[in-house]
This record gives sequence, structure tokens and C-alpha cells, in this order.
Amino acid sequence: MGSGPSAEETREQMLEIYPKKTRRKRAKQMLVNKTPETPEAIGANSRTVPGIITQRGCSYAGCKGVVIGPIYDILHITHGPIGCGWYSWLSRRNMSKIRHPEETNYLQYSMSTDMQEDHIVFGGEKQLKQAIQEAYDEFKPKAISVYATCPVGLIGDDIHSVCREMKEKLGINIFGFSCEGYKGVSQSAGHHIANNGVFKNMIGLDDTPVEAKYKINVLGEYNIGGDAWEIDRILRLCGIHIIGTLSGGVSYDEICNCHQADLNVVMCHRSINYMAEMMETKFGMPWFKVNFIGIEGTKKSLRKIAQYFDEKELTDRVEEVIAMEMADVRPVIEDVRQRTEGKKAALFVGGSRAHHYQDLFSDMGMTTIAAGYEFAHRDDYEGRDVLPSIKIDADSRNIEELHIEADPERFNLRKTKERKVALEESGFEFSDYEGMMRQMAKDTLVIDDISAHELEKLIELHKPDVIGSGIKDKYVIEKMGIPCKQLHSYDYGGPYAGFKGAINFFKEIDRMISTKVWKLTRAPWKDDSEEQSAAAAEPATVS
Ligand code: CFM
Repeated sequence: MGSGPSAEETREQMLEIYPKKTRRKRAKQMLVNKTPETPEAIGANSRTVPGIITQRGCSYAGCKGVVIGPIYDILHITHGPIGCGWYSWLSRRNMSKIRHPEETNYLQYSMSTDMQEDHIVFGGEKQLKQAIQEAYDEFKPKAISVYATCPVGLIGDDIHSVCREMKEKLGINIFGFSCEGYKGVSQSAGHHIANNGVFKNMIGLDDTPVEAKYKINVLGEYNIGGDAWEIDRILRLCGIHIIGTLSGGVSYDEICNCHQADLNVVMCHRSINYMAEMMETKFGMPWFKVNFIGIEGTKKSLRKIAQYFDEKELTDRVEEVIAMEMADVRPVIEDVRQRTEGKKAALFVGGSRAHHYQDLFSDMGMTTIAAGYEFAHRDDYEGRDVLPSIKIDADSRNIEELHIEADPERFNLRKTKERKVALEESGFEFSDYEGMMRQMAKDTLVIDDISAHELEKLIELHKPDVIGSGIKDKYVIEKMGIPCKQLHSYDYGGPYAGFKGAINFFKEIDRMISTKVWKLTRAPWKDDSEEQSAAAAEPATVS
């Protein structure tokens, strides 16, 4: 881990303060990556110790806020007290714009049933019905989606029967999500609930064929700061057509039609692996993991897509695009590397970025000394090969597993079995994710659901040059004199995906770690404290 105490000592010092039971639990969630090729089992996706100050969010946040909320022409109604709707309103920067004149973008609205005490006591179904009717009368949307918050689950409002009734009455698609905040140990539960609902209520509704030679979906890309637009720009240059980006900057119709694609590529494995698998089972559509964060990752992903389609014109075009884009990227890398080479980063973010952003830092010659997710599962750390050994606990059993079968008419193996096997034999990986730990250097720290105390210890002992982290901890980190790149909503910046995104990121990180301002964050009396205490210790003299 560079200078300072070793990873093992750092871990010990982080754990020291905890009472026995907490220490035992946290110890399983904090590992030294001793054998990156065969990662050790990490305690992930378990309950947070109360009071430890976690960065996690709730199931409602994962469902409405993360996966479905970005679909811009669905009317999203939060059934609950106003706070849940308010705090999930545009705070994530999943950007969208209408692309056809007849479309509407509802994302600037925040709709809620605004539950009051009497609804909690006497039930809120009537209120929900009224809200759906009112929203319909006002906007005439194509679809309405309803999200349950904690109190709704506690009092037992049946949102699904209300949705069914209103769907029949109004003749548009209306569906609900039982994504009460408490449904799981983090927002991860909400992702799964959302995947199930999108699959049941939208995927496959529109069989209109799509005329394009290379058509794919990008799953697990939510267009934070415009990332999906940059990915779309690059793929378009290559001649690859995206039917649906799930679910950044995407419309309801695109989702209903996206089973017409020939391939699913997965960006954020954590939030959408369920969808990739269900689509493969039902429609025969293969999937593989990509990463458009980082230059090397972007190149590799483009080449893998080309290899999948296996057409010379596409392979050549991809190389041309890479060469063209690299002409802009190269001088920026060369410039920033003079200042960033050898610098240290730490990353504590969500369920995929703590892994993906290591690529961008390594493009800049920086090393990631410690990283961890907030709510990812063991497969995101150790790779999907551990899936069979993951124990299902009470919290995960809570969430419905859909039973999916091949569609009798629409199942279509895009690649014949033989072709798939041949590709796999040449080292091509389908339906796989290697996880974060394999990519991290030996003896780096891997910390799941990091606590405020552990983060402060890390800063105190290792002083990373930059930390990529979240909304809740950003200013705590910066008050300790370390620049923090907020990797959820990008601090109003972005995009960071693809080639143009990487250029943005390089320049911003360079600025952040090169500025002298961090040296000024220390109170002056702390710097000359020795002199001061010496002065204070001197007997007062009367002149
Ligand atoms: Fe996937 Fe995301 Fe993330 Fe995520 Fe998130 Fe996000 Fe994230 Mo914030 S879907 S897991 S629940 S990449 S909102 S766009 S930045 S924690 S690492």
C-alpha cells in the first residue's frame, strides 16, 4: 500500500476500536487482497451494524431511484410520505432528453401521494387511486409506475390490486413495485425488485422488428452525467445500434422492444444481472460484461462486441474509431500523467464503480490502494464463479425469484450453440464477471460497506491523493484535506464514460490533486501547535 503501515496493520487499526461482536462482523467484510487470482470470501450483502454510519441507501432508492426512475416517459408515482418522493427527485443526475417530437419527459416532475397520518391509520389505497386518476387526467402518459415506501408495506396497502384496477379502467399500462425501503439490507434489494417488474411488465410487449445490422442493448447504464450518450456516440460511429439502454435516457417503448436486439452488454453487473439472465432464458439473447469506464476498458469492450458479431467490416470500423478517438485522448494522458503518475487513489462506491473507476485511475498511472462497494454481493468482489456457494439468508429470501422459461415462439439463439462454444474455446467469456478483487493488486485493502470510522482511519494512515466516493461522505473527506470525486452524481460534471468522458475525468482529477488549496484546509493553529503550546507553557511575564 505504498508508504505507511501495511494493509494488515491498517486493517487491525481500523478494527481495534470496535466491541467484540462488531469487530467479528466487520473483520469478515474487510480483507487484505492476498491472493488476487483466487480471491478470499468476503462478507458482503449483509446487514449494516446499527450506528456504524453507512453510505448505503434503501430498497425504494434502488428500485425507483436507480433502475426504473430514469425511464423518462413513464409517470412515476411514489406512494408514501412526501420525503421519499422529494429525496429521489433528480438528485441522481440520470439525464434524459426527448428524441421524438411526440414524446414527453416527465422526469422533472416528482409525483407522490403525500401520505398523511390519517392515511397511515385508515389506509392509503383510495389516495393512490385518486393520484393515478389525477396524473392520468393531467398528462395522459403511456404508462404509470407506482412505488411503495416503508409505511405502505407496514399498513398493508395493496398497491398491485389498485394498479390492476386502474390499468383496466384507464387502458394504459400501470404497474406497482413492492420496494418498501426495509425490503433488503440496502438498495440492492430494490434493483432485484425493479428487474423483476420491468421484465414482467415491459420487456417483450412490442415485437416490431428493428432494422439494423448490429443491434444491442446496454444494460446497467443509467446515463449519469451523460455517460450513456457518450457510449451511444461511440457505438454509433462504429455502426452499432442500441435499441435500449437500461435504463439511462431511455423511453418506455424502447424497453418494450429491446428483446429485438442480438446481444446484451452489461455495464453495472450488480444492478441488472437479473435482467440479463432472464432475457437470455426467455429469448435466447446472450450477454457479456463490458466496461466503458476507462480507455483500456472502452477499447476492450468495443473489440469484444466486434468479435461477437464477427464481421470484418465491423472489426475494421472499430479499430478506425479507436484510432480516431485516441488521437484526442493521447495528448491529454501524456500531459496529466506528469502530475498523476504514481499517485494513490481509494474508491468506495456503490456496487460497480469502485471496480470500474480503477481503470480510469490506472490509465493515469495511479494506483488504487483500497476499494470497496457499499452494497455489492460476493460475485461483484470475487467473480461469478462463487455464485453457487453464496448462502441465501433471510434478507435475500425476501425477494421474489421469477421462474422464467424459454418463450415458445420468440426464443431465438442469436449464436448457434456451436458458434458460442467455438467462441468460448478461444477464450471469449459469455455470462461472466470476474469481479473487483482479481483486478486489484496484491495486498491492497478491500472493504465492504465502509464505516465513517474506517474511512477516517484510512485517510489518517495513508493520505490517499484522491478518494472516489459518495454523497454522504464527500465533505467529511474534503474537511480532512483530501480531494473527493463524488462518483454517484459526478459533482455536476461528466460524462466520464468512453473516450470523451475519460478526457473529462483526467482533467478533473489532475486539477483536483494538483491544486494547492488542500494545504490550506488545516487550521493555522494546528500547524504551529508546538510553538503555541510552548508559548502557553511559559509563565506569564508582567512588563
Ligand atoms: Fe450500478 Fe449505478 Fe453503481 Fe448502482 Fe447506485 Fe449509481 Fe453507484 Mo450511486 S446502478 S451499483 S445503486 S453503477 S446510484 S448509477 S453511482 S451507488 S456504483
